[in-house]
Amino acid sequence: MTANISTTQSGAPVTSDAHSKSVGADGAIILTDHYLVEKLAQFNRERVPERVVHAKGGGAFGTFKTTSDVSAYTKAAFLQPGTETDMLIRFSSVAGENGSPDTWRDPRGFAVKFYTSEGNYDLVGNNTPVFFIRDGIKFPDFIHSQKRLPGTHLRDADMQWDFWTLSPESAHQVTWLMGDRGLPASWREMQGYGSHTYQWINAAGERFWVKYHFKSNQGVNSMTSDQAEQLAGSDADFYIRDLSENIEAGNFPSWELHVQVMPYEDAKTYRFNPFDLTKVWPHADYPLIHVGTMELNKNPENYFAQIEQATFAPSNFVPGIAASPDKMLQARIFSYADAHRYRVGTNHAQIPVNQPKNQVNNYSQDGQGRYLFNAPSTPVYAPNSVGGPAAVEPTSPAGGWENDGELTLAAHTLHSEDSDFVQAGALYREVYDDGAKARLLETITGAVGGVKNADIKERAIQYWTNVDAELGAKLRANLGAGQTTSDAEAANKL
Ligand code: HDE
Repeated sequence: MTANISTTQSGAPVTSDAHSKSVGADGAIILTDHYLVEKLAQFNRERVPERVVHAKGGGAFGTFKTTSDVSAYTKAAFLQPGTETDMLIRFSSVAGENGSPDTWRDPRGFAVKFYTSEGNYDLVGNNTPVFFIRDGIKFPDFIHSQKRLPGTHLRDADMQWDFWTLSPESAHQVTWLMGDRGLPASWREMQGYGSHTYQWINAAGERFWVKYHFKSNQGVNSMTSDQAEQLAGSDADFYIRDLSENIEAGNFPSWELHVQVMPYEDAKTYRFNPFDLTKVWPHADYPLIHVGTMELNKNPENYFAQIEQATFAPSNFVPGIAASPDKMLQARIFSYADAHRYRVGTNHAQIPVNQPKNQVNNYSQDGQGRYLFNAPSTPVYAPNSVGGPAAVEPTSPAGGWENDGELTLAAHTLHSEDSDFVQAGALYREVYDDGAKARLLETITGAVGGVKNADIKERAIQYWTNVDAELGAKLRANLGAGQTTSDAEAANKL
């Protein structure tokens, strides 16, 4: 069969893609025109459920090269000096549906799949180092408040600010979101973070806590709200296009991966809760240590097969990397693989873009879309006496954390310098320059200005006053909302 003759899905040549077969005076179409039926039935089934969050995105393939020596902290094979590993990244926005404008203000997903020699390692982060909440049980509520009202199907500022002002732990992330990082100039010009605290384990079984930072070699640039709004109308796929055209032109974007490393015991006494996803570890406490370089150098050949069907899961660890007592990470470890089974099928890991490079050896079998299978001689059960795959039981309790619960308990209580506004205020006063401060004020004036309910609006002004009293006062003035006594109290509190 030559390559350019149309065929059915089962490969048989077809007589026409333009004329369906019909008979009888009334032109009834005969059911033996199975190609017509197949074509229409296939068309009805082209969509898989979009991601319930991070639905709109794009991505590329590339390589990660470990160029520094972090073997003192982790035994992960791909993080040993000189190792080069293929990888896939998917960038995304959070709240918008598939097809929504790339340039709506939002955090951006920064999901990396490393196809390592020990299985796939997925680091599913964002372009900001923190998140809105610190307990996964609030996640569905948080997302509901950012999406659409059940009745009108419209997004709603009252709902957004009602949730945020009643969840003060959101202040740090919202200060990032309403600042310049909420509108990156392109996916190439933004940082990436693992956000959570993870655990690294070295060859001697020693454990460390780490946070990941991908530093853009293209710099960190943003667009103005006006530019973003204009692009939302004129080019809803601006970020997808930018990434694809730059890689096509050989202008390969790259990032330097660094980690902050906290000695295991420090977590018990650190001044911030080290596992609280709404907090960063000041770099003065734990400086960045260089690991290697990630370069994106190959566009997907088929968007649906390789990006829409890509499945990233925080549960995909490799030896030398493990979880931490971060409650949000724990919740994500369940949720992503569950989402993939629902969205892309039981055997989503067998779809080529999700397949690991190394041999998969286990006793799972069958299930819809089964594509790879064991040799007939491989037993279908364990334990067995016929040489089936066997797990290598660890000799020492490698990984994990204090089983006496001390560290775990401490992980879920606020620590000495902890408060919901302290790091948001530091971000505003110490990191944002005057221009960034002015743009933040303009953005929150517009956002809070859209709130109709007076009580919620007042709470939103109070929320920003708790971040920074001067900022709150300027916001209040911009909104023409009268001064309240609690402003003065709030100013004194900080
Ligand atoms: Fe997600 N998140 N998430 N998220 N998330 C998903 O997985 C979830 C969170 C992030 O390009 C979903 O396949 C829970 C933090 C990215 O395919 C879902 C919680 C961070 C992507 C899900 C969080 C992220 C997702 C939606 C609270 C940054 C896109 C469909 C415990 C550190 C990955 C899917 C891609 C996608 C669950 C919070 C980033 C529903 C339960 C925190 C980049 O499983």
